[in-house]
Amino acid sequence: MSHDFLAELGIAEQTSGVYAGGWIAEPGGAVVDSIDPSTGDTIAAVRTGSADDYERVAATATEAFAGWRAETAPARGELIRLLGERLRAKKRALGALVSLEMGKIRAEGEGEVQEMIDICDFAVGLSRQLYGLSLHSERPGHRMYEQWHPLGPIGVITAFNFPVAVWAWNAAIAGVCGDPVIWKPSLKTPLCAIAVQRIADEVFAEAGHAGVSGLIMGEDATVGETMVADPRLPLISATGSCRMGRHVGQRVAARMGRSLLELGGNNALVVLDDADLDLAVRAIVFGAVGTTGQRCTTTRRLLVQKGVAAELTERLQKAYAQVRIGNPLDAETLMGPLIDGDAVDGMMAALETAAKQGGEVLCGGKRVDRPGFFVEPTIVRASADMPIVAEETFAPILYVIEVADVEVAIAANNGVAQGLSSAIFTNDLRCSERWLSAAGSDCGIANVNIGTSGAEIGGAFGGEKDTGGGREAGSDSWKAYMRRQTCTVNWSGQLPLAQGIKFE
Ligand code: UN1
Repeated sequence: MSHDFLAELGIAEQTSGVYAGGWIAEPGGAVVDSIDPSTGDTIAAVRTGSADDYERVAATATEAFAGWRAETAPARGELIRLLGERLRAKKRALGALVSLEMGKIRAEGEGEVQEMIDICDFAVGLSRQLYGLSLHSERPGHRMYEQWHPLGPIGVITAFNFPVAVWAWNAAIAGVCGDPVIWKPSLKTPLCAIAVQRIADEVFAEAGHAGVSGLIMGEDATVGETMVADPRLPLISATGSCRMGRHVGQRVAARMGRSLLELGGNNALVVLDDADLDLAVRAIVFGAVGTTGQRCTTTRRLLVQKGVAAELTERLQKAYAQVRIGNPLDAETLMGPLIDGDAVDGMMAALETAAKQGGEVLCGGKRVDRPGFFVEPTIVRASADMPIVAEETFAPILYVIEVADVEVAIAANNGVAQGLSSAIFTNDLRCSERWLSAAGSDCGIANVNIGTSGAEIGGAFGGEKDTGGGREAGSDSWKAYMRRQTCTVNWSGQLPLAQGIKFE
């Protein structure tokens, strides 16, 4: 552990992965290694929690809820403001840790921390709103309105690919809404979770609300299952694969809990004949190669109209040839490694399947011969009916599919099970409006002349169909973290009944 930023984050000596109002010194779960995906070397070993440790975290959060919801929302917002301030101060160090442990490049690591800061700012403003409607009653002398109350402790399950930002989307919004958070991070990025938890601890513990932000690292089969089945958690917010989400959603529904699911994507980017190809090339390379193809918003399918297919494909191949692959901490690197050996194997298996189904590798397609989990960014010429194209492979594979026109493009875009993000490049108003119409893209995110990834936090983030239907971050996503109450107050001195009913 020779990096200066580890000391700055205070994690050089830390081994516990469980926090219940304070760090639990010797949690009872297995020891997991944090692996540097650029080398395959172990950075540190972290002790995870057992089901008993989970119980301590859940009990702490449940107890903390009473004190937390008693604070006014603006007072809670003040702590989220302080959290944003601490994150600003640690942006460089935390961004570097994300690069080290997850493998995304420096700019993207720091961008992820910026996303945390942005959602804190958003949540601070929100803490002075959390507004309900007032409605007109049919009964004279009655006032009807709705108000929003804190919901309770929220279980937050996050994935390795955004190891810090997705916690912040949940924690900042849940925080102002009055809900404690119990975080179960990916075991592939334990140091990121510890570093974030330490920053949260500085803010919440100093304010006497240590229990509001809990952390439980642990195995899915023990800790995960216990958490998902826990009736004390009215909401489980989970990010990850469609398979995981389907399981979590069913388990939570079985106990009448709510779930907020942000699952896999299979995002298409459409380029029509009239598109600005300079813009399109840049958006496609960022969308398909950025984060080594490991964003849920990664561009996986390029649906290109016939007239520009040859030129666009050629320009993309040239751009791909210039992608500098290497250590994500080096300033010149544009693409870091995949997260682990399984991810590399998964990519190679998908490419084999694609070849069997008639796909043709236009560039890339191989492992990079160096330590760590490096691969080449890859373009495959494909057709929409190849079954592999309907799958989300978490790797930098871009399937290029020719389409006849905007209608065929929309049908192909919508012809997969996932429905997260989508984009069209065109300057034809009729095509872009058709894309955005009810008969257009069926995804949670539909863009025009920008790529599929890199959404701002101000919008609601999430998607339809197998993506799970949840919305996190901006807009009115906060409503998922509160309970709605419809209130009618009678000041008339009479007791008129609704629907004109006489009951005398
Ligand atoms: C994810 O990959 O889980 O829109 C989140 C984006 C980022 C968030 C991605 N703001 O690409």
